Parts: sequence; structure tokens; C-alpha cells
Amino acid sequence: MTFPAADQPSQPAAGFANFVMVGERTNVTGSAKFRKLIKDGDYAAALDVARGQVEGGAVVLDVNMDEGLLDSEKAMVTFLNLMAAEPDIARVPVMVDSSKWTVIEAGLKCLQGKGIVNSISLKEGEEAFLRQARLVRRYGAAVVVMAFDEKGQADTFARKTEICRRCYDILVEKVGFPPEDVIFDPNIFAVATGIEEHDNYGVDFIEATRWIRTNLSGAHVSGGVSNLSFSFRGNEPVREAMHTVFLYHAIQAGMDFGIVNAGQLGVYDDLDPELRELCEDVVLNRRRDATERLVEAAPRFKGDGAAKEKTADLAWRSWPVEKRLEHALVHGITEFIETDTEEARAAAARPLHVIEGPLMAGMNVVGDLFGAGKMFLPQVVKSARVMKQAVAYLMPFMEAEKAASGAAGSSSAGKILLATVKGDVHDIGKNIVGVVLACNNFEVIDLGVMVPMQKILDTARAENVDIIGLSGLITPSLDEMVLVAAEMERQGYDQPLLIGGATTSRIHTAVKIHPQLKRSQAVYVTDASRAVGVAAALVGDKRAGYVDEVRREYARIAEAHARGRDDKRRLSIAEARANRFDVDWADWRPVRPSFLGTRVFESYDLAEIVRYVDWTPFFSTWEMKGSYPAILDDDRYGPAARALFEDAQAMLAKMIEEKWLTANGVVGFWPANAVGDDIELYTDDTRTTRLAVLHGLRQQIARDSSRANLSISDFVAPRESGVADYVGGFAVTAGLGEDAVIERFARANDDYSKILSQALADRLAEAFAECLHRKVRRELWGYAPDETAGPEDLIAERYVGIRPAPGYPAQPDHTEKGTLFRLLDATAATGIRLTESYAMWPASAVSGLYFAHPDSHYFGVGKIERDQVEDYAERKGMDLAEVERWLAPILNYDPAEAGRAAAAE
Ligand code: B12
Repeated sequence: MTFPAADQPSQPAAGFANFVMVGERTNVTGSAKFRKLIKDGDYAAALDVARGQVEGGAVVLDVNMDEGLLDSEKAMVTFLNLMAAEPDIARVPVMVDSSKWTVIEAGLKCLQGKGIVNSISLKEGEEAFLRQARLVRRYGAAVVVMAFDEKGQADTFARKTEICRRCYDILVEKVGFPPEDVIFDPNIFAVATGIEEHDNYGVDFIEATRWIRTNLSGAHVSGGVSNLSFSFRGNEPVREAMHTVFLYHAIQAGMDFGIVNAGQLGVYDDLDPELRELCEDVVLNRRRDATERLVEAAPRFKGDGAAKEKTADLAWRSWPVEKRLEHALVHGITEFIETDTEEARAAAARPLHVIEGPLMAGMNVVGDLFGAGKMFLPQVVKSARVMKQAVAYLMPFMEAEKAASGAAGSSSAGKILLATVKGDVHDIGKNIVGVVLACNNFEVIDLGVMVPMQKILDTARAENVDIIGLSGLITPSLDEMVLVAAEMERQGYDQPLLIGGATTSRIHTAVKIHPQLKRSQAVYVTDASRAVGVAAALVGDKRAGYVDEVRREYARIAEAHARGRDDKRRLSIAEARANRFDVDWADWRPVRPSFLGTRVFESYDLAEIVRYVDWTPFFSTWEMKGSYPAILDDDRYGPAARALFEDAQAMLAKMIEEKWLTANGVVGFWPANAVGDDIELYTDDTRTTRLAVLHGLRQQIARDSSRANLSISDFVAPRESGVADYVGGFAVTAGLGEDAVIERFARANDDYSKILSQALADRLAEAFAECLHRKVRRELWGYAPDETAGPEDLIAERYVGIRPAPGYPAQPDHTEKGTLFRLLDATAATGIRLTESYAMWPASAVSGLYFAHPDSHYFGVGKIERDQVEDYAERKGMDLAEVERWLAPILNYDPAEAGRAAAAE
């Protein structure tokens, strides 16, 4: 069952997209007002209650007429028939709610569209449950299933999940219910009651929700939210905050329906921070004294308490303008920046003085705090956003001044050109570096991604830059960087060259890039924080000394590298093959995938994908090392990590709700067998016609027979075994639309949101790969139909099978993506394109293979020798030199030297 939740005009809070709000006010047991209206027979006013719920954002209306003094059946029929006649209410599906089956059936008969029955349960045993379920099914309605069995209502995680699993199996297997028509209600109970056993009720519900959404495929989760805050009756602000906080977390865990008072829900981000934390402590059972603290604080928030807090927050608005600008910069507040900048400008002799005076002074404070480890990257990027908006405001004044007098020009620390090299699409890292450098008064010219060498060089000359900085994510970019360096030398450039990005390294810079430059110097920079120090050293008067130091260091590295290569004995490819990974193929009965060929997944549900996000790398993108969720409570990073995470959740909710991004994917399966180190794919099960060949590289590190020399082909049954094996492939992206989002934020001078959106799109791409892989294992290939691994297990890779990607250590050859894309017809199917370096566009994309064998595992090919490369080139039908270029980072020899030696023989 699907509901247009995302189309609703008023989504109440961040994190609420795709959440179906079920209006609860048309329930005589829950609303005294509605009860009175129905009892009095005032159906016109009762209809207004329904209308109010719809206007407040309810997507489904719960209608309940269970009142002792009422003829419930008659009241239900009358009200539903009246609702059906009101177009603005009739479009909303009805949840027929009653404990009496006769009332439910009477209600179902009135409904024109698909209805929902609330509820059935195992309370009276399996037989009654089956009977009711079959009737619901006959009416084509969806059903709410309470976590209630013969023993009573489920209150713990174990009981909730056990009952839901039992109901699910009965409904899906015995009654033939479509799983998406099953909505579980695992019971929301009151917390903060003062009874210790109740403290974990919120967590039990949230965790049971997560479990249901992961393990009971297709089913939904709902709950009556107002029960939660029963202890705070009479204090609406606190109740509202508790509901908002609870829903915020429950929805992230997968709760997608909720019976709530649709008109009264707060916005998570807008809650008073203190109240939010107090409520969160209670709902998430984070501290033993959580209830006490909330009870104690609650009266302060009843009435005008919150307003007082707000006034205190704004005390800084009365400070002198310089202090206000500093405060705004340090705290990343853009709200008043134009007013304050204008005030400073009006008082200054020249607009430039505002930049060089209070704004730079504020940024220096930011820089010092960052340097001292008291501010973290996300906060600094937010500060940069404030600075950028202030500068943008001043720009027209400075231009006017320049036009009038020919003056102006600022004293920047230096001019730096940044570019992601040709063939590479990724630029988060570069963007972060750009922001951090700009915060430190460097003028940054960012040429973006996929920048051809000559454009880099021409711009550097035209703009007379002091430094050129190159970025790259994938290994083919390394070679492109070497080419840029060689060309810089040939064309007479003497600017220092900064090298950065995930795939670059000090060794590669020292061994491959540094030797290209005689006039200038290449310097490898690990991260954004270090970029400022390096750039400052390269433009300052101590440049010569710094360069000498780098040169000495790189010479040492190059020597050590050469020694290491000679020392590390490698096996010949024949020896390595003799020590291949041994699988007893006679015992292996591969599962045939549910289809052969490809299947396309268009506009995949982002809300579903979000559940698979691994947040740990998200924090490392922002230079916060530590795993999620512990990082949120980390002594050092905790507050900054939490603020960042909140921003991320808020943006994610918008991304989903407003459909900023589209996720497309394609999956394929083919009959396959290994032939030597390659894997042959066939057109059909007769295995007579070859469709394609996937090429494997084998580890050549010297090993004894206790550990094999691996190749990906070892995980597929060899042709001679006669075993009919299969291989899968996939390509996914969550980044269609990403460019427009980035562009929008760039135009608004909002680097923080720009980088945040990129980092989220990357997380979604990886999560999409994870989510589809799970679907593959359980359904599409179906070799692990009973797998119960939840998202945490997926992150820890606790499942059978692997999905190695071309470029990852098990298959470092990016050109294999060409074959994969042809097999999947990936560009037509998903919109993902390959660049000349085999990077994928949009940047947030992942592609790879699927192997199902239980022994298959990730590994790194490591360095390889020329004998294998020659053989590989022949198998691939490519020139040796070309293969050597693609595999340059893993060659255990210098192709030029080897070529000379071979020619001399
Ligand atoms: C997250 C991630 C992804 C994300 C997004 C990428 C991203 N955000 O960078 C997704 C899931 C989309 C992805 C996809 C792929 N990835 Co990936 N990915 C990573 C991972 C785990 C982290 C990279 C990251 O985000 N770091 C955080 C950012 C902020 O850091 P950064 O870009 O390095 O930038 C910092 C510094 O490097 C420096 N810096 C960067 N640029 C510059 C420039 C200058 C001038 C200076 C001074 C400094 C500087 O400052 C930045 C800020 O501190 C790395 C492994 C790793 N631990 O590095 C693999 C990794 C980069 N990925 C890899 C690969 C192979 C891929 C794929 C090709 C796999 C595939 N077949 O699908 C695709 C390619 C995507 C494409 N569009 O073509 C390989 C690349 C090596 C290789 N053999 O090519 C890596 C190294 C993994 C590995 N061990 O094999 N990946």
C-alpha cells in the first residue's frame, strides 16, 4: 500500500518525509470533543474535525466509534457515508478502527477505495486471527496488526519481534497477504512514568521497528504516538516535544505510519535545545535520572518559558557590530549577516576595510579555534558560508568603487588554482580544501571536475596563480597528474604543485610526480587541515627552505620504495596459479538466480535506501574520526558531530521529500564459469555461446601453501568442474540531480550545504549498493532467502557473498567497468556514464560484481609482476603499454626499465 506522504503540503518536521500521518481526532475514545459531536448527532461539525485533520497533514483518517452508549455500527456507517460525499475528505483513505468485528465489517462495506482495518491480533488465538485476516483480505483492505498474542500485549523488544514475525508468516504464507498491506503496531507505551520497567519502552519500540523493517520485508510499522507522553497530561509543549523527538528517531528506524494529532507536531530542529535533549534522554533511555530531570524542568516549558530562552539566545544582537560579526562567523549564523555587514560598511571608509577588518578578524578567531582543535571542519565550513555571504554582499560596493576610481584589490595570502583532473568526477575533498584555504585568506580559483590538462595550465598562466592544486579519487587520475606535472615542466611553469585526493599518496608523489618537475616542487597533502600550512609555506619567504626539506624527504622515500620493491620477492604467475584458492567444487550446488539478464530499478525509494546508510565514513569526510553512533557522544567531537548529524538528517529529509535526487540501478545475472584467471559469461544455461569475459588479476606475493594466492576467478566454479555457476553485476547511482543541487547551493554562496549535499549523495549511493545487494541475496539471486542481517550487520559485512567493484583492491583494473557497463547496458538503464578514465558520472555511483560462494571474500591483489601483466594484456587483447598504464599503481616494476632490459636481451 502506498500513500502520497511526500506530496503532502505540510510535512511537520525534518526527518518526516514519507511518513504517513494517521489523523486521530475522529476517534470517540481519544477525543472528548468528537465523542460529544457524534453522541449529539452533530455530524456536520464532526466532518469539520475530519477536515481539520486533513488540512493539518493527515494522509489517513482513523475512525473509531467504540462507545458504550452508541450504536457503533450505525454511527460508523453514517459518518463514513458522509465523509465519502465530501471531496476534500473523501480523497483520504480511512482506517476503520474498532475492537468489534461487526463494526469493522460494516465500515469496510462503505469504503469506495482501499481501506485499512485497525486492528487484528493473536489475542484470541490463531484461529480467530486467521478468520479475520481472510475477511480483511476479501475486502482488499490493508491491516494493522497489534503486537498482542494469547499471553498479552508485547512490551519488550523480544516479545514484539516474536509476535510480529509469527503474524507475518501467517498473513503472508497462509492468507496470501501482500506484505505491503501489513502494518504492524508494536505498541507505544507511556515512558517517564517513574516506574523503572517503563524506561526502555521508547527504545523497545524503536528497535522493534528497525527489526521489522529489516526482517519482515515489505511490511509497515505504525503506532499511537500520544500514549508515549501520558505522564505529562496538561503540559502540551512537553508532550509535543516528546512526540516530535520520538517520531524523529522512530521514523529513522523505519516507522512509516503514525496515529498522531496531525495539527500538533513540532519541528525537531526548532525545539528548544534543552527541552529536546531532556526529551531525548527520556525517549532513548540515555540516563538513569532522565525522568527526574524532565519532570523537574517541565513546568519551565509550559507556557512562556521557551520565549524567555529565546530572548537570552539573542543577547549578542546588542553587542558592537565587530563583535556581532565575529559571533556570527564563529557560530556559523547567516541570519543577520547582511544587516551587520551593511552596518559595518556604512561605518567604514571603504567596503574592503570591512573584509580586511572585522570579517578577517572573525575568521582569524575561527582559524585559531580550528588550529587548537576547538572547532571542527563542519563548523569551519559553516563559518566560511557566513564569510562568503558577507563578501558577496560587499562585492557590488567594491565594484562600484573600482569603476569610480580604478582602485580596490585585496591583499590575499596567495592565489591558488584547484582542479580535479581529466576523467575524474569527484570533488568533495577539493571543495573542502578550497573552503579551508579561502577561510585563511587565500584566493581560490576552482575549475571543478574533469578538467583537461591544458585548461589547468592556461588558467594558471592567465590568472597568474601562485600555486596549482590537483585532486583525484581514482587511480587513473594518478597518471593524469604525472602528465600535468610533465607538461608544467615542458611549458616552463614554476608554480608549486599540490597533490591531494583519496587515491594520491606521498610515495606516488615522491616517486612519480616529483621527478617530473625541475623548476618547481610537487607536495602531497593528506587533508584540508594541512593544506593551509603547506600553502602558506610555499608562498612565504621561507619557501626555499621548505622546498629543500620536501626534496630531501622525497629522495628518501623514493630510495626506500626502490629497495622495498627489490626486497619483496614475488612468485611467478605460474607459481601463484599453482597456489590458487582451493574450493571443493564437487560439493557446490550453486543457486540459479531468479532471472538471467538484467533488471532495472528506476527512481528507487530513497527513504528505503536511507536505512542502509553507513554513517561512519560521513563523519570522516568532515575530518571527524570515530565510528557512528559513538562519535555523537565522543568527548572531543560529540557536540560538533551531533550538530552536523542534525543538519544531515534535516537535509536528507528534504532530499527525499522534495525529490532532489533520483536513484537508478541495474542488476544482472549470467551463467558463468572460471577459465584460468578469467570468468566466462554465457548467453544462456546451455553455456555454449560466450557473452563476455571478466578478467581477474592474481596475487603474486610469495606465500606458503597455508594461504592462497587469490584471484576473483577463484570464487567461481571452473569450467572443467561441470558445475553450472553464476555471476552477477550491478551499477547504481543516487546522484541524478546532484549537479543541480550543487549549483543551487553554489549560487547561494552556501558551501556548507553544497558539501553536505555531496557527502549525503555519496552515502546514498553506497547505501543503495548495500540495499540492492541484500535484495539480490534474499530475492533476486535468492541464494540466502532467510538472511536476517540488519543494517548494522551489513555494515560489518556479516553476510554470504561479496560485491567487489572494479577499482577496489580485489580487481584494481578500472577498464573492467567497460565490460560490466556493456553487459548491464548500464548507461541506458540508469543514466550513469563512464568518463575516459572509467570514473562514473554522476559522482555518487558504484558498480561491481556479485559472487555468491560462501568462501568468497574481499582481498587485495597487491603488487604484480611483468609476467602476469603480459599474460593479462594478451587475455584482454590490449597493448602491454596500455595495460601497464592502467595498472601503474600496482606494478612491482618500472615499465620503462623493464622495457629497456627486454629490448637489450
Ligand atoms: C566514500 C568513498 C566513495 C564514495 C564517494 C567518494 C568520495 N566521497 O570521495 C562512493 C561510494 C560514491 C565511491 C565510489 C567509488 N569508489 Co570509492 N571510496 C570512498 C572512500 C571510502 C572514502 C573517500 C572519501 O570520501 N574521503 C573523504 C573525502 C573528503 O576525502 P578526500 O576526497 O580524500 O579529500 C581529502 C584529502 O584527500 C585532501 N584533498 C583532496 N583533494 C585535494 C586537492 C588538493 C590540492 C589538496 C591540497 C588536498 C586534497 O583533502 C580532502 C579533505 O580533507 C575511499 C577509501 C578511503 N578511505 O579513502 C574509497 C576509494 C576512493 N574508492 C575507490 C573506488 C575504486 C571507487 C569506485 C571506482 C568503485 C566502483 N567501481 O564503483 C567508485 C567510483 C565513483 C565514481 N563516481 O567513479 C578507491 C579508489 C582507488 C582506486 N583503485 O581507484 C578507494 C581508495 C577505495 C579503495 N581502497 O580501493 N567511493
